[in-house]
Amino acid sequence: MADLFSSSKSGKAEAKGKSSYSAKDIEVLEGLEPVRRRPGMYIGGTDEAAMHHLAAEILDNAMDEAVAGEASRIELSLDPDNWLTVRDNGRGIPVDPHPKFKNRSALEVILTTLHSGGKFSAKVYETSGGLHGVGLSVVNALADELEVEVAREKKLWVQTYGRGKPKGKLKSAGSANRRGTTIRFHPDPEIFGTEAEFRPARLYRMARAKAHLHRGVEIVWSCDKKLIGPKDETPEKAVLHFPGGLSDFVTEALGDRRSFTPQPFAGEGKLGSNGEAEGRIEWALTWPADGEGQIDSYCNTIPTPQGGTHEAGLRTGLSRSIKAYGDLVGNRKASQIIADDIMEGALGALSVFIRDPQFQGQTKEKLASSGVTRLVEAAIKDHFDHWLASDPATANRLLEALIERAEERAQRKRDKEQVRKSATRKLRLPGKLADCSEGTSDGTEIFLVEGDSAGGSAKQARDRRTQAVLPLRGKILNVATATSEKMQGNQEIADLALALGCGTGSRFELSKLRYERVIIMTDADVDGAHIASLLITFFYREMPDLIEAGRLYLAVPPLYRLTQGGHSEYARDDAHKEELLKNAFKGRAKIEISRFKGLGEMPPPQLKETTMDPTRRTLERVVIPQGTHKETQKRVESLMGRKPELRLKFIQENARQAADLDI
Ligand code: 28F
Repeated sequence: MADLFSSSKSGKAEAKGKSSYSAKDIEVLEGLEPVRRRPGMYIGGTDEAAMHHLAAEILDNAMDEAVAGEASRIELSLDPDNWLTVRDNGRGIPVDPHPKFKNRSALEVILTTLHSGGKFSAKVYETSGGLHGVGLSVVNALADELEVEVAREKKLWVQTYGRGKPKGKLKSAGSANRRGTTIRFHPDPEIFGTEAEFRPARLYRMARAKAHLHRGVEIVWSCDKKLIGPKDETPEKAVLHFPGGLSDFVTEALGDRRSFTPQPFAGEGKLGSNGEAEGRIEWALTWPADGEGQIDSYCNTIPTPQGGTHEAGLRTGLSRSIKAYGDLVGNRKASQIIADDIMEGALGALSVFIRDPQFQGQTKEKLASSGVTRLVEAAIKDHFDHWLASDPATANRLLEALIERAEERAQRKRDKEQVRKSATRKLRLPGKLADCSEGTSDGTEIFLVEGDSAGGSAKQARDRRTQAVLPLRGKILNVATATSEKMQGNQEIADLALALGCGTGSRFELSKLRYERVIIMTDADVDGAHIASLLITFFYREMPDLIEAGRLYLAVPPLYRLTQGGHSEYARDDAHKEELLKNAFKGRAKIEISRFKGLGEMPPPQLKETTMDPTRRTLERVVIPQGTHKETQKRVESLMGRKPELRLKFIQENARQAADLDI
């Protein structure tokens, strides 16, 4: 079972190769109240998008059963009134009584306890989604009604739940001559609102991707006709089965476009060498002539839209291989090619299966398992070398196309450098700005930091080549209440606009922005949150296109450091601290907890490690969710604007949702 917080550390100890499951293997940690109290912590929000994580989670569990070779067919059906049913023909969730809980079945424990991942043996659960999935229990907690049916050992079992609590006992419902698990549920309107609904197109896309990722599974899709909108091309019924796996996916995605490779570069294999299998890899890639590509990556069939270590391996594998091929055929220009040239125009998918995957980011959309990079690189390099050598005509065509792309990129860079140089010469930069040295905005970022002391730490912690730091003094002006005169005269705002170089309001020009990313970095406390709100309001009012372009971010500094012996972990808030205390440490040795009063207090190396280093930090992108412009405008006006009564109203209406006010 895929489970967000199952600790890989405790899981590993059990890799002894048992092949049958028993109820005592389930590790019990806690009840479901935390999930209902803070749904966002588990599924990344409470909007419609987050609601789809529930569907993904159930589907992931069924997929796990298929990838383990135990299920061959999965049914997914969307009924009216927002009920979703997922059924697999796997072994069925175990129903035997749980030894620790009298009168409770393993099934009930799995559905009602957070983190009831098991200490799975490697054999039973070779490719569990591990940390990513939020677990059946999280779905159960966030469904106002859920029905589960298990067909196992010739018997049929049923049980129903409401908001995570069993409505009755697990009941035997006669005999069964099939096997498998069926879960039917309805997302709780108290959590997601009464308007949120599953989107057929989105579920269908999810199901298709899964079917491409495991050729041994057939996914049967059905959706009530009434739910499909007039412009929606989602079929009412479909059987998704792709014997060609990812190659089928690429062929379809390419459509009737021309590509530099008549056949996709596709393959599969074991990850790891010298007999020690560390996982599996499968890929299919092509390079469309129009340069419009996209690479979808997955780990254990779970999408990783933010990439991660497996994509990093693909990048280096491909670029080393093509450069080596250039060398081989004596093409000097091949040395200019960089990984971006190969990746940006590529169309395809990469899928890895590994044990105990580690995911990163709020919604766990990035693979963090570090060993994977090297393994993927080795597998890809090896196969790509052979593939290029075996078809020189195709290889040369691809090489020429990539060289052309590299040359164009170099030209663009020269043009931009010219622009920036002339722009910066004219422009006097604010004195407090510690600018970066890079000639163009590509890959650069500016940190807007609260206060001179934090600014000082940030200046020491940064990478001078790509990271600039602008300290801002205290609370900046609230642009939602200030007159334009007051704004013109405000030093902090003037400095900020000068540093960014892109103008404000109607004179804003995105192409003049001097950095690729603008990162607000404030303390992890209420004052910090206030300053961040003021800054976001400024950007929202004066440079909305900068937000729209996805260029505004929030840094996520930690609030606590937890240390046990030489092992440290950082927590961004109290809940995260509690979670780490529970899961991230072994043994009984004392865990020291220190609370950072502010960024300025943090030694620069720690600030770098936790918050600034692009390879280790987490950033939150500031977005205006699609289709919510009107609401956003109103919300900003009521929360930040001139009318205090709107604020009061908002507080009165929403105070109930503030579970843990910091007062
Ligand atoms: C509709 C969603 O969730 N399918 C699932 C199984 C099968 C087993 C299982 C699931 C064992 C140790 C917990 C059965 N027999 N579809 C699903 N199918 N979970 S979820 O086991 C749960 C774990 O701790 C299963 C033997 N081993 C595993």
